Amino acid sequence: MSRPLEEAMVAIICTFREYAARCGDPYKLNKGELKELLLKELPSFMPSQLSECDYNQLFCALDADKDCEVNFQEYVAAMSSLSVLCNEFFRDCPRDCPAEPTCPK
Ligand SMILES: [Ca+2]
Repeated sequence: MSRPLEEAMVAIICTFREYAARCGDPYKLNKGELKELLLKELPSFMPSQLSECDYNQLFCALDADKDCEVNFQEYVAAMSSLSVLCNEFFRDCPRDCPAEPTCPK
């Protein structure tokens, strides 16, 4: 039986692979694939009215090696940064938040 953290890692990997395989290099996300991934898989975090200019700036920021595609390492760096921001945002949430894991005694 897998644990939530293991399931989260599998989801991160499988989501990347699903969208990257849609066209072109199956191991990298192009602009269209990344945009679709963000809008469909992170709908609560991505503004639906993101302008094309804003989206291009986001893509350029994620494309660290400037090869006009987002590889897995660049994608994971983005997921990591987003997780840091979420952790900061939820820092003052009540301790009985249902999303919060309980520590083993
Ligand atoms: Ca890249």
